[in-house]
Amino acid sequence: MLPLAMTALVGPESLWLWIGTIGMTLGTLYFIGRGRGVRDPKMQEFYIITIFITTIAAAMYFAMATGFGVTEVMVGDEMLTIYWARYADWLFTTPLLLLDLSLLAGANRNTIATLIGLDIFMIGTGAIAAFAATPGTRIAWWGISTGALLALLYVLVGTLSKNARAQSSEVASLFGTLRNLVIALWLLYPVVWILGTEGTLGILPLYWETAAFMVLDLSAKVGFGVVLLRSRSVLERAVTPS
Ligand code: RET
Repeated sequence: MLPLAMTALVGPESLWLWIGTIGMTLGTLYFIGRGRGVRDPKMQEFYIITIFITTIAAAMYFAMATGFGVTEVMVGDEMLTIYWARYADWLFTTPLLLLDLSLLAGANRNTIATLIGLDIFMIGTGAIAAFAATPGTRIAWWGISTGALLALLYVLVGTLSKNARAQSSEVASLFGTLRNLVIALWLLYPVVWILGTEGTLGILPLYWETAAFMVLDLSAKVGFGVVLLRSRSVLERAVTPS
């Protein structure tokens, strides 16, 4: 009875969830292929981290598409469909994305800990926003989470970019490209969330919200990984002490 009821929660937006599952799986296979023959342990770190990012996302997209990663939350007198597996995905994959960027920039432990701490705080408070029972508290938690995102981007533009400038020009340029990709894409997440069903404003229906998150997730993970792992020679420079 229960599995049937859970499956029934997934509507026509399952189309996008299946595209997400396939896209993340293909991304994972591509990164595994690119990593073959990489022998330097420091270089391997980039491949291992990036492969885990899309592996976790593929599993969570599969969980959402098959009705496991979804639940219902009562907000006022309305029942909202909440894909909780998104937060499980982001909780692990966003710190890994930041770790990739930090290793590229040659950041120290304190900078990495600050970035990842802010990130976990952002996803944690975002998850509370998704489960909060009144529109007012949902928006308040959204605001707290967005504050953490802005602080995180500030560290990315400040300390981390300064670290990257001390690297060789190719590494600094690759860092700049990836950093700008992260800034542009990550800022869209709270926008889709607040305009979507979670924000309870009723602007973006669940079908289009799911499509938007899928495009963002594929760009922020597979797109990011393709750009990062594209050039082995640049990564070699990043791990060679100058
Ligand atoms: C939420 C809602 C509350 C406000 C904010 C959010 C930010 C989420 C972000 C997610 C990034 C996900 C990535 C996934 C990789 O594919 C939780 C949506 C600020 C920034 C990059």
